[in-house]
Amino acid sequence: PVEKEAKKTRIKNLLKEKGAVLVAHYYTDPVVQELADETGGFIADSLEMARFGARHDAETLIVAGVRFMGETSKILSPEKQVLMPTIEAECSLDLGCPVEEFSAFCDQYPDREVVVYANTSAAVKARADWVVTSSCALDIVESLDAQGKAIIWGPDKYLGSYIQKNTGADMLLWDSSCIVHEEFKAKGILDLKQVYPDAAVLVHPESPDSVVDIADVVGSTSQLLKASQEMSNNTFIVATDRGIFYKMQQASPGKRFLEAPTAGSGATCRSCAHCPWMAMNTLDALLECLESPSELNIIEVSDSLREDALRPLQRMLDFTA
Ligand code: CIZ
Ligand code: SF4
Repeated sequence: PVEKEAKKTRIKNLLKEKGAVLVAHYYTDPVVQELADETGGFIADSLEMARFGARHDAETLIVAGVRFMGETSKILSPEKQVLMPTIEAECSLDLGCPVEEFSAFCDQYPDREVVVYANTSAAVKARADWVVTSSCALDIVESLDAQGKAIIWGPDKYLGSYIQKNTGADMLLWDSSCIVHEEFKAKGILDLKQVYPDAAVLVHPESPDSVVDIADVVGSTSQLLKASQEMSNNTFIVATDRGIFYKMQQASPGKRFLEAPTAGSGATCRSCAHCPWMAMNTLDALLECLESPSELNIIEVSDSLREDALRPLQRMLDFTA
């Protein structure tokens, strides 16, 4: 812990020296979120991270999250230096949606609007008409459907299926999923509810349909956080990355938050719900990126790619403004 405090102090000093602000995702380690809290940084979902970074007047953004979040920040703030603890922090949705294959799929259906989740590469965004996050996906698809538009949706099939069910929109779904959320199991959650009958079940829609079906609340990370504050329950079973517990517990110190059980675990697994790529945002990686940024830390997006990826991103920001 002494070493940990020393590293935190060093990071705080470096942030100040460099005029940098730390923007962290809800899924990062509590120590990283603490640092953001203590230094005037920001903790949020990917939509609000991007918005905050673009509005802030810091010269340097330190984006603690996964690669697509750094890229999105750079696309929205090309004049800023955007650094990440490591660009090797990937996302299974991004990896599961290579631009050549996705483009070829879209080319087969030229009459459909292409709607992609923010968890994609800049190149996939550039091929899209709309970018959405889980906070605004339902509203945007609803509005497209009301205009009579048919949709290609990528890459998360579970989120796509959830939106399709709730809007009735005509959607063709790309077949990819999040390795963290797809592991949550309805059976395990129901078993845990036997032990805590008063618990409310909060589910992120990247989870399988069977898990979404037994939820009390389905929503993005920010929506689940809000629900955990507003609901009168004392216990919550949470089917999303356990990194969110830092903010949930901070907002509701008296409440109890339990990880939703994952595959094969019955009600006993307590350590599965964490994204391995989010976990790469360590104090050491943060220190290194501030002390001597290398090509693994510096986020670059070419001008032409930026221009094409900005269009669908800006549409989302304008829609949700
Ligand atoms: O699962 C993710 O990576 C999420 C929830 C991203 C986001 O939009 O904040
Ligand atoms: Fe991607 Fe899932 Fe990790 Fe989010 S939790 S970054 S969707 S792999």
